[in-house]
Amino acid sequence: MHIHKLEKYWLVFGIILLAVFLTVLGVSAFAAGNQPASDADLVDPAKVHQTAPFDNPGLHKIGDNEYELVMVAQAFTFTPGNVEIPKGAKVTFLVTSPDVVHGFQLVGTPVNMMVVPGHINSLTYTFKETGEFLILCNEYCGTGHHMMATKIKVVE
Ligand SMILES: [Cu+2]
Repeated sequence: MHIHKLEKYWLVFGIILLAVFLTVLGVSAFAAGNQPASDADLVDPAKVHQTAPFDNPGLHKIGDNEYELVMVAQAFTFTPGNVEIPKGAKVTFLVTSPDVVHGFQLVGTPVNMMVVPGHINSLTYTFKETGEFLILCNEYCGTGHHMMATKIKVVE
């Protein structure tokens, strides 16, 4: 079978690219430990309000300017709302839902997750600037979805 010279070049180029891609992926996964977000943390949606940490929602200090913000997203509200956070704080959001799928988007930041009932959905973000941040539900969750929002105030 005759293969044109240029086709051979493209074939070799493609194989080299594939090898580079798989090497980068392998090193990233096995040597650097990069893995997809884990959904291993589960909570019974029927018992959210009785199960720690969701039995005590709010901002909890866990270290030097390090906090955990425990939140329940429920039709059509975030509990607690209007949270104040000190500037420079590293905050880990722990969010769950006792009813349906909600969204948790901190507008203007990379914090954007789906709040799946039965799962403890978490993300960490450091607030470097003061100001007001809007939290929106961006998954349609019912008739009051458009009202489902709250704010985070980052203060000095
Ligand atoms: Cu919604």
